[in-house]
Amino acid sequence: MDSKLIFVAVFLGAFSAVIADSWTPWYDRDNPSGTGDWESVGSLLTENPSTMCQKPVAIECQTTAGQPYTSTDDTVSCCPSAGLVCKQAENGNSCADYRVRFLCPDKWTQWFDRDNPSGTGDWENVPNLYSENPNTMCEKPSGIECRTTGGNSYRSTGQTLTCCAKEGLICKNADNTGLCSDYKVRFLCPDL
Ligand SMILES: [Ca+2]
Ligand SMILES: [Ca+2]
Repeated sequence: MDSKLIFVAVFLGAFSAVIADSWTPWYDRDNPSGTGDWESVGSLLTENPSTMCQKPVAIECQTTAGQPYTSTDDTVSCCPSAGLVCKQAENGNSCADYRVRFLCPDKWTQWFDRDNPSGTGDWENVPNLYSENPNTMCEKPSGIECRTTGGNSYRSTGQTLTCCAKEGLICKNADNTGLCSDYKVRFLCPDL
């Protein structure tokens, strides 16, 4: 491998390590009465539009008691494309009750620059960004990147500030000598 290929491989490795996926909450939408226990992706999407994703990359299936689904004798399908299904007709009307969760891919939002450092500082904070951009921002990001609006690393300014996924970026003028620089931020959010 020549040095350029090694560089690309290292770059892609670092990039893929940064893009983390997120687990959804556990879902238990159905009981096995009726035709069976249907924890299907389509129904879960309709019923949980803000937490479920269209194309999960993985699924975990358990009984509602928290045991692996393989601990029962039921014939069960457990697939990220379709979800979990236990059909009573295939199991002598004795399906256990199951729950599922999914691994959903994260993706970067656009860059946000909602504030200027005049006033008390530069507030690129999550609650304001979420309420102002409900369709493109998420409530609980899993990652954040902070830069100056000129595109430099936030560290290049040496200023005292917060750059955290939970809070967003907050630079207070009172914590710094002179005004804060103007910053922008982007976040890793579930690909809903
Ligand atoms: Ca269930
Ligand atoms: Ca700003």
